[in-house]
This record gives sequence, structure tokens and C-alpha cells, in this order.
Amino acid sequence: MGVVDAAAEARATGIAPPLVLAGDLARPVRLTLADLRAGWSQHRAEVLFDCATSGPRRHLFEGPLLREVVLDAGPGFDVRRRKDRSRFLLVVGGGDGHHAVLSWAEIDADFGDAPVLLATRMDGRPLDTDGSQLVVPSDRCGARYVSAVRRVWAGSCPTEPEAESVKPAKPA
Ligand SMILES: Nc1nc2c(c(=O)[nH]1)N[C@H]1C(S)=C(S)[C@@H](COP(=O)(O)O)O[C@H]1N2
Ligand SMILES: [Mo]
Repeated sequence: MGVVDAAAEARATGIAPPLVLAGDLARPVRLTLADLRAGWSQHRAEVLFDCATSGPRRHLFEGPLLREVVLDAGPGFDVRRRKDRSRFLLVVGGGDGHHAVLSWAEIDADFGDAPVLLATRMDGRPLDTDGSQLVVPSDRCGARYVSAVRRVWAGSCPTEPEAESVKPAKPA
């Protein structure tokens, strides 16, 4: 189903289109809010974040840990190799084009261990109509609390040398 069809269906049914979890993953998958509720244990996060334009926001979110959802999709790194994990990235996008980047290490239990959620409920209200919301409890700013999540991309950062195309520094 195309993006336009999915949006039309969302309007007709009152249910957001599934989010697409894709990239360097063994098992890319489309996930509805019902899938996110049924597939993983639901964690709670009471958060306070600040919006530059509309001030402080306080919410209670519930949902699976982003880490557990991505791990079940088979990320393309060797879990025994910490340096593999340290170059892995996640891009979370909303239907309106707003995107936020996380490093895998932020949420990996051996590194930052941040309890980042893909929320299924906000303040007790199911998010099925809007879609999931990214919850980054350690963030003081609201920008990465991406709402109406449509896309999660996972993959390694580029490692190709770019030396040839980059000018040398000017001598001091
Ligand atoms: N999809 C999407 N999510 C988004 C944004 C956005 O523009 N699009 N803005 C972010 C910002 S800047 C803030 S402060 C929080 C809180 O937004 P709210 O005021 O709608 O609660 O949502 C974040 N999530
Ligand atoms: Mo904001």
C-alpha cells in the first residue's frame, strides 16, 4: 500500500497506518499499535519536556522499549561486537516529515541504557488514531518526542573514507 492509500485508509478507519520498521534488519516489519501492545511488555514513563514555542509538557506514556522492538527485527550487527553496535543508528520519522536520529548506543543496555519507548498510550489514551510516539525520557527538549511515527530506519553510519573529496586545511 502506498503512503497516500495508507493515509486515506487511516482517515476512513480512524486507525493510523502501521509504522514501517526497515533498513539493515533481517526481518523488516510493519507494526500497528495493536502489534506494539501485544508483542512486547509495556513500560511506563512519566516525562517532563520543554517545547521552545509552547513551554513545558508533562505526560505519562506507556509502550514497548524501542530497543526490544528493533532487536526482534534482527539488526545487522553482531551483538557480541560492541564496536559494531557503536556505529548503529536509528532514524524515527513522523507522517509530517519531522525526523529524529538516535544512536543505537543511547538505548543499548551496555551503553546509555536509555528507556526509550514507542508509546502506545499517552495519559491513558490509546494512540491508535494518531500512531505511536517516540518517548525519550532523558531529553529535556521535546523535539525527539516524534508523534504519529510512520517510519523507523535502522542501519550503520557510513564508514567510507572521503579523504579524496575533502580539501586540505589552509595552513595557519
Ligand atoms: N511528527 C512530529 N512530532 C513532533 C513534532 C513535529 O513537528 N512533528 N514536534 C516536536 C516538538 S518540537 C515538541 S516540543 C513535541 C511536543 O509537541 P506538542 O506540543 O504537540 O505536545 O512534539 C515533537 N514531536
Ligand atoms: Mo517544540
